[in-house]
Amino acid sequence: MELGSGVSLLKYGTVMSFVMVLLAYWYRTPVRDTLDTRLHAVLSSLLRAERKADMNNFVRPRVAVGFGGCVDIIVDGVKLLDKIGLQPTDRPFHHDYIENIAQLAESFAYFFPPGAASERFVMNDTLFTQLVEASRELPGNRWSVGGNAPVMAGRMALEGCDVLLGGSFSPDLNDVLSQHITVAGNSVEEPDIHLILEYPAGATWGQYTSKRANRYIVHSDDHNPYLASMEDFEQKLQGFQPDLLVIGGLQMMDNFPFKAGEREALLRRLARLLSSAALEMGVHFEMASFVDEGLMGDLLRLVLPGADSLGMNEQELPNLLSLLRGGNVTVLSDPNPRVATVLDQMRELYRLVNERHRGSGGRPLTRLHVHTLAFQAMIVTRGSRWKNTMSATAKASLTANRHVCGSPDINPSKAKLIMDESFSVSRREGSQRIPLLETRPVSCWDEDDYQVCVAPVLVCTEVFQTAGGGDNISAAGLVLQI
Ligand SMILES: *[C@@H]1O[C@H](CO)[C@@H](O)[C@H](O)[C@H]1NC(C)=O
Ligand SMILES: *[C@@H]1O[C@H](CO)[C@@H](O)[C@H](O)[C@H]1NC(C)=O
Ligand SMILES: CC(=O)N[C@H]1CO[C@H](CO)[C@@H](O)[C@@H]1O
Repeated sequence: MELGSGVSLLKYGTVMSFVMVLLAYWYRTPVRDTLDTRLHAVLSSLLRAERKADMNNFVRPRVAVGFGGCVDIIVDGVKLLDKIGLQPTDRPFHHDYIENIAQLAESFAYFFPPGAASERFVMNDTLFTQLVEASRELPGNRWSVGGNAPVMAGRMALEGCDVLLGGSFSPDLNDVLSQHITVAGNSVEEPDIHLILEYPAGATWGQYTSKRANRYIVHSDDHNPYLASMEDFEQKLQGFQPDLLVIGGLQMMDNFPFKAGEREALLRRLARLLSSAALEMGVHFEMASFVDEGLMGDLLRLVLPGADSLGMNEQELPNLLSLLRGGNVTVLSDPNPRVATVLDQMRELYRLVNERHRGSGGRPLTRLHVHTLAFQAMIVTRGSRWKNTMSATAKASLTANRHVCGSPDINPSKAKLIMDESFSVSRREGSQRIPLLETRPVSCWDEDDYQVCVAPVLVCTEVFQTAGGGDNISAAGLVLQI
């Protein structure tokens, strides 16, 4: 009897749990399944779009990338602040550069809650050394070759280009660069170090919670601000004859204590280098987190006129636009802007830059790439040198996931779509809405004298690294367009 009821109870229990599992499955699958199917469909369509312009079997394109390079130490930002005993401040504040630990707390508290990327110069060697020492001791820290130029160069070499890289590296850094990269620049004993404070979405620091994954970078460079490799780079450029010249890393000059006239002289020299570039050679300039208005003014006058392609993120776009409109630097913008907002800003930037350059003899701007967390957007002039815009936008989008998740294979269970099911092409009333089609996720259309392409990003949900994301994404997009 006892045994019998035990067995039936057990059976009953088994049947019940089986029913519960079934029920749970029944309730859960439809929603989850639809999402998964959608994600898989978008992924396979993006991969197909990327393959459409595959570079295999072609000659390796030649790309020259300047300037600078460093060693990145990547740490968990909050863990580092905890380790050095930095208490969360109740006074978030923007500082152009960091002089002491209180300013570091205020500056971090300013960018961390919205999850906005930023990069600041530390004008206090003692403080910077302390931070680096603490990072060295922090479990889970990672080291890698960093700086915009080496990351872009590395990505392009990986994607099949031969690269000339302008930067000053130590011999051991030189050894870890790809065999397809030739370095122009003098060797240094002590490379510059950049400290990358990464944080995931939902991280907390005292009363602050980060809305999205991002990073806060501090550095105290000695070599990079002087574009020390420029002379050697310029000489080797003649012989290298690249199809594309890429300039990045100039934010290392931001708020650096140059002597009077020093920065302008360096940028004048760069301007001469750019203007001597053959017209058949495309020139791309990668924007960055600039807050130094003097430097931004020099860039507008001396560097932008030499570029026919620009790349930037959702913070850098409104910042540059504000300056072109004659306004101030914008330090913090919406980290999750809508497609319509970004496209309107891109149209205006494209128009303003081209107006300026028509008046001053600068190169026409024919390509504009904006990378955001949720989507990639490009504007490319019809009939210009840049090909495969649709595939390049798809590749940029895939690279965003590959980089942030830290894996070349995209795992849909570590990805989500945050772009809406349709988007408006402009904030102007009565603007067209474009649905996000799973089978054709990259939307391209013509306007004025250019083509616009927008692709959703499969946002990585298990973040390995955000730093270097923009560089990897921009470089991947460029590779298919040369
Ligand atoms: C630089 O940082 C150190 C260490 O945090 C601090 O003791 C010093 O007061 C700082 N110097 C200035 C000028 O703020
Ligand atoms: C620009 O910013 C400075 C200081 O941040 C401020 O004094 C000035 O009024 C601003 N100018 C404009 C045009 O907003
Ligand atoms: C995390 C990641 O995938 N980043 C890539 C960015 O590009 C460099 C090339 O310089 C790769 O080494 C990184 O893996």
